[in-house]
Amino acid sequence: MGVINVTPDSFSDGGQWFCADDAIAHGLEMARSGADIIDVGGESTRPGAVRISQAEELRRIVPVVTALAQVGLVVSIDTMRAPVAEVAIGAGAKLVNDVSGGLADEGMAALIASAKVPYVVMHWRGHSVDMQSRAVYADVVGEVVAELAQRVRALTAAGVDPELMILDPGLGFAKLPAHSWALLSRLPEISRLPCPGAPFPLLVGASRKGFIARLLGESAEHPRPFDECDDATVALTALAAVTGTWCVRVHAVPGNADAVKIAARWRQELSS
Ligand code: PMM
Repeated sequence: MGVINVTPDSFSDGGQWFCADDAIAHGLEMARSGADIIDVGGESTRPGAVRISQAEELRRIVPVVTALAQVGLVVSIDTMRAPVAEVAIGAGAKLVNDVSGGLADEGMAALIASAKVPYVVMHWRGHSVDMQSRAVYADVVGEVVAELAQRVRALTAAGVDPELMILDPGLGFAKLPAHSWALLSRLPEISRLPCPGAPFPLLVGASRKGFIARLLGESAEHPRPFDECDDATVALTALAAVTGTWCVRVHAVPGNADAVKIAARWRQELSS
C-alpha cells in the first residue's frame, strides 16, 4: 500500500503532495512501482495534530481519489469520518482505512455495514492532539489485543462483516517506541485475536515512523531524518511480511515491493 498524504503537515511527507495534480502523479508512480493499493488521506494524524474540517478534508481527497480510481487503481481512503468515507466510496475507493477503528465517528460502522467494503480497524486511544498521554500500558500486546477484540465485537454487532475486517496495531498512535517494537515482534498474536473471524489479515504502518528514526539517530535528541528511514522501513517490511502480514503501508514503494516479493518466496519455501 503506497501512501499519499494530501496534507500540508504530515510528519513523513507533509506538503509534498498537497496539490491534487502532484498527488495524482505520485499515486500513478507508486502503482507503476508495485503498489497494489493507493491510500489517500486528507487529515494529518501526526502526534499533536489538530483536526481539520470535514469540508477541507473532502476538498483535499475527492479529486485525488476520483482520478486514481478512474484509471483503475485500487484506492483506499484514510479517514475517521463516515461522510468522507461515503463520498470516497462513491468516487471509486474500494477500501476504508480508519485509524480510529470506528471510535471517532459513530456513523462509521453503519456505513461500512451497508457499503460492504474491506475496513482497516486500527488500534487507537484518542485523537492525535493528546494521544501520546495515553501511551500507558502494563502489557502493551495484551492490551492492544483486548482493545482490538472489543472493537471487532462492537463492529460485528453493528453489522460489519468480520470477513471484511483488517487489523492494525497502530504503531506510533498512543505508543512509545518500546510499545511499537513490542507489537511488531508479536504480530501473529494480533492476527489471532480471540474473536469469530480470526485469524484476521494484518496491516502494518511502520514507514518513516518516529520509533525507527529514534533507533537509527545519533541520540534521542537527534533522530534520523524521516526521509532517511526508508531502507530501515524495507527491513521491517521483510520481517513483517515473513510472519504473514497482509499489507504494509509505505511511503517509498520500490524497495518495499521487492521486500514483499522476497518474503513471499521465503514463505513458499517454508510451507513446501
Ligand atoms: N499511520 C498514519 C496514517 N494512517 N493508517 C493505518 N492503517 N496505519 C498506520 O499506521 C497509519 C495510518 C500516520 O503516518 P503518515 O503520516 O506517515 O501517513
